[in-house]
Amino acid sequence: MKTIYSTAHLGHTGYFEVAGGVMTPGFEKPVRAEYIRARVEAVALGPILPPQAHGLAAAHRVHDAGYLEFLSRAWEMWSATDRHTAALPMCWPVPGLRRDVPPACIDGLLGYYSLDAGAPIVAGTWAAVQGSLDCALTAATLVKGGERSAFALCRPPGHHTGSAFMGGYCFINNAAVAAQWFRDQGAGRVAILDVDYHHGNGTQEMFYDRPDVLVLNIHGDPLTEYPFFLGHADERGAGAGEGFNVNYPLPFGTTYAAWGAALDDACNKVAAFAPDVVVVSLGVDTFEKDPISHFKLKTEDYPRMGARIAGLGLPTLFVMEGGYAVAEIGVNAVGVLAGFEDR
Ligand code: OKP
Ligand code: ZN
Repeated sequence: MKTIYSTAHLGHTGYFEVAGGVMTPGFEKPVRAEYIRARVEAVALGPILPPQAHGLAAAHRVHDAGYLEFLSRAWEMWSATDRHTAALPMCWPVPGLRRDVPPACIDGLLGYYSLDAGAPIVAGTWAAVQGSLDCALTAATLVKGGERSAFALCRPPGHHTGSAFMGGYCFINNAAVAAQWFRDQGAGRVAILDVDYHHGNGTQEMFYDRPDVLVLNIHGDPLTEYPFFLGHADERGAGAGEGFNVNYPLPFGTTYAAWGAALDDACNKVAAFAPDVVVVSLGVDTFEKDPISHFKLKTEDYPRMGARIAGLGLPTLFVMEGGYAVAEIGVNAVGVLAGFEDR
């Protein structure tokens, strides 16, 4: 399996997040992708290739134009106000406030276009975000060209990003853009299987009323886990998309016994949908030692996950999402890919 990796991600660094009420170095940091790349090399998974530049046309198919324009200019606007720390929002238009008059300053725009204060923007962020998207689209092109699978080693991740907001370490929804790109390239149906510990609220939002893209999520129950306000089992899609969104919220402490049962059910639904291609939002923050998550998957579970997905027998694009136990992130993420390849 080929891996698509861009060094542009290295510039998205040097920021903090508020964790437990304390300013803490960001959990989503460059070493994550570096450890995964090192593991791909160590097990000789396959060639590691740089992405081709794709521009933003594919992103515009699922993202709001005003949002993308904001993202591309945010650092310039923020640093022009003589601040040199990461740009972060501090005020949001919750229900009861107005959204119909977009703010005319960067501090307002940051809140207008975000879900939380969890997507810091620094000087290198926009280049990293474009590089991450390029990885997804380049890997998607390989799968479209007939390869059984490909691995987009995306960083930053994407699945919390909706059409018009960043959040949860995410800026452009790489998996969603790739799924829409497959549709635009002639795929009739696409399934997105999100195995990250956190619910992929952005992906769900983008395809919620559509029957051509089946979205399945296995994740920490939003009653007690981020992103809190989406990801319940009764969210099954709307209108023509009714029945084409499937959520598996699971409690803290979940092990592979229950997690794997959810995956099995999800894979049966994918098989019944008979998509032309599967996009896997691959997060490995389900790991027992993940510092911000509460599932209990073990390293040996990841190849089993990959093998079950391979059992679908469908062209598969893996798009990297979360995973914060950096010492084990490479072994676990590549474990899924090696399990997929049955080795
Ligand atoms: C992104 B992905 C921890 C709070 C968690 C956001 C988590 C985003 C996860 N201090 N904040 O789904 O792995
Ligand atoms: Zn996650």
